[in-house]
Order: sequence, then C-alpha cells, then structure tokens
Amino acid sequence: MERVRTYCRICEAACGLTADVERGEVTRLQPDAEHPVTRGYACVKGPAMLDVHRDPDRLAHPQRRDGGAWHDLSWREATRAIGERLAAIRRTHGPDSVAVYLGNPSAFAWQMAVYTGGFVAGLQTRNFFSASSLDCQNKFAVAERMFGSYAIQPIPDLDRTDFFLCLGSNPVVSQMSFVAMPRPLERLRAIVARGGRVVMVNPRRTETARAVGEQVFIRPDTDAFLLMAMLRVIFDEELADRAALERTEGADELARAVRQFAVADAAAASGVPAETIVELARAFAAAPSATAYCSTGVNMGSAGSLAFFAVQALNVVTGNLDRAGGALVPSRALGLARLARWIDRLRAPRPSRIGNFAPVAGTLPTGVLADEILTPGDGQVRALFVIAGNPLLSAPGGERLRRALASLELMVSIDLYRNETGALAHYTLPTTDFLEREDFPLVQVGMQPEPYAQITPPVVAPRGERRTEGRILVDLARAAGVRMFRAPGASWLLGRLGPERLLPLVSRALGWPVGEARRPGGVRLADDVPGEFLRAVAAGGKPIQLAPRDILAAVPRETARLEREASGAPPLRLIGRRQRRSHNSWMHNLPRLRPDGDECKLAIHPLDAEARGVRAGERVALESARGRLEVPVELDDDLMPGTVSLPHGWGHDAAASWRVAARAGETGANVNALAADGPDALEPLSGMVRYSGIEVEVRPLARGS
Ligand SMILES: Nc1nc2c(c(=O)[nH]1)N[C@H]1C(S)=C(S)[C@@H](COP(=O)(O)OP(=O)(O)OC[C@H]3O[C@@H](n4cnc5c(=O)[nH]c(N)nc54)[C@H](O)[C@@H]3O)O[C@H]1N2
Ligand SMILES: Nc1nc2c(c(=O)[nH]1)N[C@H]1C(S)=C(S)[C@@H](COP(=O)(O)OP(=O)(O)OC[C@H]3O[C@@H](n4cnc5c(=O)[nH]c(N)nc54)[C@H](O)[C@@H]3O)O[C@H]1N2
Ligand code: SF4
Ligand SMILES: [Mo]
Repeated sequence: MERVRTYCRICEAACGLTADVERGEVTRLQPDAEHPVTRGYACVKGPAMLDVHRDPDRLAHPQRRDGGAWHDLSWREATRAIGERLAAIRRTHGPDSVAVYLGNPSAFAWQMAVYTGGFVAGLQTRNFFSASSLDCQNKFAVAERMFGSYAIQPIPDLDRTDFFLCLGSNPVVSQMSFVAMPRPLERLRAIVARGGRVVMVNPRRTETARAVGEQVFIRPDTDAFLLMAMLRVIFDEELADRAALERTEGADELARAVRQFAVADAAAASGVPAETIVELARAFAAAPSATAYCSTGVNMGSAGSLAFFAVQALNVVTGNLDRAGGALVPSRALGLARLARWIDRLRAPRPSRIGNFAPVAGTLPTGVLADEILTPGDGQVRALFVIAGNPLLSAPGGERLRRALASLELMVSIDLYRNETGALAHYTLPTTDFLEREDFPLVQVGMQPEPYAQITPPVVAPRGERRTEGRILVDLARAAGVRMFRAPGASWLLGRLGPERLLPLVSRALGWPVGEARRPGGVRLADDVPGEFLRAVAAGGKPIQLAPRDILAAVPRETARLEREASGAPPLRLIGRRQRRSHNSWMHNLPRLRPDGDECKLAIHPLDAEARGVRAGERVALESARGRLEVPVELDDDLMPGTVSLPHGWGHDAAASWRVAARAGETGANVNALAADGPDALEPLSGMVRYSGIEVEVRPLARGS
C-alpha cells in the first residue's frame, strides 16, 4: 500500500488529502493531517470524492445520443464527428454561432480553465458563458473598476481581524467563496476569543451564526441600502481615515452619493434597526482592524455590484484595505491579473448580441443564453460546448432554457457524468476527476490567507477512457481546424506537449517555486506583507477608484427602489441555502451523502406558515412570476419572517446518468424555474442573475384529493 498526498479540488479551501493506493486503485481518501495549511481539515465532501471516482454511474466512454438512446463511440470517432459538425456550423453561420459554457469546477482545475480560454480564443466567438454570471460577476465587474483588474479580490484577514462583518455567507456549510477557508468555525471563534466581533448579516440565522458571533437579520435583497447607509454615517460623522482617502480618487463624489441613503429609510427597507446601522458603522470605523466581506447571498441580489462596491468602499475609507486584520490583496493576485490581461488580449471579448452586455472577466451573462439560442438573426447560437457545468439546473429559465438547449444543432457536454444538461446533448465526453490528473491551485493563489504552493501528480491512472479537458479540447480544435489560443501551430504543439508539460510554465509565470511545490504536501510560502499592494498601487499611478461612473449609475435606480421598499408591506421573498452534503447540482449521487428522505425542502417561518394555513411536512405550491413548483415544507424559526428558503441544484432527471440522484421521490425541484432570465431580468452592470429575494407566494395544495 502506498499513501499519496494530494488535495481536494471541489472548492476554494483546497484541503490536503491523502489517498491510499493498492494495486493501482485508490482504497481510501482522508484529510491530510500534515498539510502545511489545512492541517487535517476537510469537510464531508472531500473524502466522499472517492465515491465519485468509483461511481458506476460515471461516464467511461465517449457517447452519442440517437433519439433517447446513448451509444458508445471511440475517441477517434467522436472527435472526428464533432470536429466536422463544428467546422460546418462555423463555416455556414460564422464564429458567433458556437458558444461555450464553462461551469464552476473549472475554477479548481488549472488546465480546464486555461485550455478552455485557448479554445474560445480559437473559436473567435463572443459567446463565452460561465457559472460566474450566476455567482460572482458583480465582484469581477467592481474590482476591475475600483482596483484595475477583476483578478484583484481583497480577502478578509480573519486570523488577525478585530471585526468581521460578513454579509450573505454561511462559512460553516460553504467554506465561503473568494477566499481559501479551511477550518472556518475554528477561525471565526478565534476572533471572538481574542475580544473581536463577528457580525453575520443574513435573513437566516445560519449554522454559522448559531455557533459564533452576532446575528443581524436583514430582508433579502436590501444589503446595498444597509451598506450605503453605513458609509453615510462614516462620512457624516467624519470617521473616515484621512490618510487612506488620499490614495483614492472620487471620495467626495462617493460622499455625495451615500447621502441619498438615509439611515431611517435603509432601516425601514432592510428591517435592520436604525440604531444597529449607526452602531455597526461607528464600530467598524473605530475597530483597530476590521474587514467587510460579502458572498453569494448579496452577489445574487438585484444590486450586487453596488453592494459589493459598498463592501469594498467600507474597507477602503476606514483604512482597512491592505492593513493587517483588514482586507488583504495577496501578492500573487497581481500575477493572476497579468495572466488575465494576456488571455483577454488574445480573445478580445465583445458585448452580447442580446442585451448588449459588456463582457465581465471575459464572459457574457448566462442569463441571456436561452435568448441567444432562440432569437434568429446574425450570430444566433447553434452549437454549444458545456464544460463542467449543468446550466439546466444552475441557470435561470427552467423549461424555456430546456427548449433552447434542445433546439441546438450541436451540443457537446464534457463532464464526469451525464447531468441534466448533458442529457440534452448530442455527445457526452468523459473526463478525469481530481484523483486522475495533475494539478495546482491556479485561481486560489490569489485568495490564500496562508499562501502555499502545491503541485500534485495524478494519484492513479484514469479509469476507462476518461481524459483531461485539456487533451479533449486540443483534439477537438485540431479536428475542426480551430487554432488554439489563436496562434498558428498551437493546436499541434499543445497536442504534442500535453497539458502536464505546460504546468511548470504557468506556475513559473505566477512566481512559484516549482521544484518545492512538487514536494509531497506542497510548501508553505512566506506570508503576504500588508501594505505591499498599496505601494504597488501608488507606484502604478492609478489610485483606487471610489466613484466609478457606471457603478454609481445604479444610485438613482436604488434610491427609487429604497423608497418603494421603505413604504408598503414587504412581499414574501425566496432565498437559497447551501447544504453540507451537497455541491451545487453534482454530489447527490453518492449514497454516503444522501440521508433518508427528501433534502430539497422549502424552509418557512412558523408565522408565515400559519398565516397561509401550511403545516410542517406537507407539500405546497411555490409560485413566482416566472414559474411554479410543488415542494415539501419544513418549519424554520431561524428564518426572518417574510422569507422562505429553498436550496438549488435539485430537480434531477431520470434522463441523466445519476441513478441515485434521480431515485423516484427524492429528485427535488429545480428552484431556478422560479428565477427570471432574459436581458431585462439581469443586473445591468454585471449581468448577474437575481436569485436572492425573488417574490413568491406559498399555498397549501388541496388536501385529501
Ligand atoms: N438558485 C440558485 N442558483 C444557483 C446558485 C444559488 O445559490 N442559487 N449558485 C450558483 C453558483 S454559486 C454556481 S457556482 C453555479 C454552478 O453552476 P454549474 O457549474 O453550471 O453547475 P454545477 O452544479 O456546479 O455542475 C458542475 C458539473 O461539473 C461536473 N464536474 C465536476 N468536476 C468536474 C471536472 O473535474 N471536470 C469536468 N469536466 N466536470 C466536472 C459535475 O459532474 C457537474 O455536472 O450555480 C449557480 N446557481
Ligand atoms: N457544502 C457546500 N459548500 C459549497 C457549495 C455547495 O453547494 N455546498 N457551493 C460552493 C460555491 S459554488 C460557492 S459560490 C460558495 C458560496 O458560499 P456562500 O456564499 O457562503 O453560500 P451559502 O452557504 O449559500 O450562503 C449564502 C447565504 O446568503 C444568505 N442570503 C440570501 N439572500 C440574502 C440577502 O439578500 N442578503 C444577505 N445578507 N444574505 C442573504 C443565505 O441565507 C445564505 O446563508 O460555496 C461553495 N461551497
Ligand atoms: S472544504 Fe470540503 S469541498 Fe472544499 S476543498 Fe475542503 S474537503 Fe474539498
Ligand atoms: Mo459558486
């Protein structure tokens, strides 16, 4: 038996794992107690990846769909057939007729991210979509304008902070996003233990808030009001850090803008008492160090860009950006920013045909994908490559999106499984999982509080005919006459070199000690030094922007909304929640992560249930302007009254290869059938979909019938 050290690639935390290998098979996967940073931490999903690796429902061979039946093909046949179709569609309808959708797991697989960029560059299509427009494009759009690159994402310095203001996240369940966060509870408790504060702003008292810190209830989709009002208090009471403001541009304009958000109105709209807003603002400004952070609950609101901007403005004006205990910019984020600029130049992304959305971080809003497919005209999308994604469940639109996907001339899904989206594809191509491929945490280098480098070889050889995305894309590009990275000969060269040989080049470009990083378990790097980022900003001559015009363009819209929300009775609003034993749509097929019974339940406050005559355990109709679902109910007095919560990623389909997930009666419902897609439904600056705060009604189903 050999014990191989590797790491988990399901989320940002990148927890160290050890794999026991006997006769070429992994027999056990466990947390790595000796990992220099994660030190034996892993959530329940990491070790469960062994079951994904061995899952009999995994794709093993390329397959083609003929009507409802799937047939195996050789890689040669599949590559040639897809290449020919792709070439013909491009020839007849032009480069924009081919779209690519890249899903969330690409953030944790360096070659999937980089090779997809090269494939899209070669296709010369504008139609590059990703899960980011369902998750975080507001953060990218804002960072680009405030800090000069979307790759510069300040991370909360939790291990030193005196005040953690956390909006719209549930670290104990999710390990957060945009920061590597192993051992979340231990680290949050340490803040309180050393006399600091942890404030969780959320419409639900989460598993995290129950365990640590203070809860501030907020009505869904009103965070921008709270944050702008806090900034107002800071400016009105002259609590801003003068020296910090000198490194910025636009502070006066920002001060004028926040004056339009009266504390009393913000309180009426958000449900956060006025005294609390004032106290939070004063305490945040007065703390020796403080860090404001928001995650998906806020990103997915109707004003995600303004809200995230206000979060970072709080950090900046109180002098907490790039201060120990504040919001840090890891030095390697600057290397990522350079890499991002290079790929952007290759690709020259263009605005969307439908809705004219500007690309954010190089991709267009998935919320217009159905329109791009269904709307005739020049540039209509006719072919789609879905790489590590399940937009049918993760994106809005429900049945309309299904209709659009089903109408495509060519759809190819590159995935571990045939998921619900893949079931509509013409071809499914099987990929390796993280036990079967070499890797290093590319995206995470910009978000590590404790920087480390780790390059891991494959633990075992791929099972069946699984291949890496890099290899698959290079072969498809060659078969279709597409030039990877738009460079002559690149497809040929990459085909010979293989992704594995390119890794040292990429990691060297990011300033990595490649040799040491290859040591089992990786190597802990020197801590980032607070202040370095601001010095680089000063040297670059472009100060931090506190009044980007197109971000503040949201102010009139938001003040009008504030007025509406501050008067009148608030409607019932739907929010999401993540679940420990689930990862978006794709870990529902593992018996060890499936408890008995249905996990996709609508949580409702007992008062709201009573007002509607709804009883615990029964099924109800849940309706929005866009759709209707029937779901079972559970009572939850940790919710703010007026708010209901349903997790996403459910609504599994027997046409997918997930037999456990699609077991009758436990498939759950696709919450995104209730979310609106189309250009008018999206946040104008970032193209983000609105999942937080959808107006809904809940009705009991007729009983006894
Ligand atoms: N209502 C609502 N909707 C949401 C959210 C929400 O909170 N509420 N959250 C949003 C967020 S934050 C996100 S990130 C998106 C996610 O949106 P998507 O990325 O579209 O969906 P996932 O469910 O994460 O599906 C990932 C797919 O990748 C496959 N996969 C896993 N690992 C690999 C790999 O290494 N290679 C390949 N090729 N495939 C792999 C899995 O089998 C799965 O089919 O969903 C969004 N949708
Ligand atoms: N176990 C598990 N872990 C995961 C995932 C998973 O599916 N399962 N997904 C991964 C992914 S892709 C991501 S992006 C991260 C996301 O990580 P998080 O952003 O921490 O995701 P959630 O746990 O869904 O927390 C969102 C919180 O926002 C709250 N909320 C909803 N609406 C609002 C609002 O309007 N205002 C405020 N202030 N709060 C609101 C919800 O109650 C919820 O507690 O998690 C990652 N980790
Ligand atoms: S927190 Fe869980 S899913 Fe995320 S990297 Fe660690 S073990 Fe994997
Ligand atoms: Mo996400």
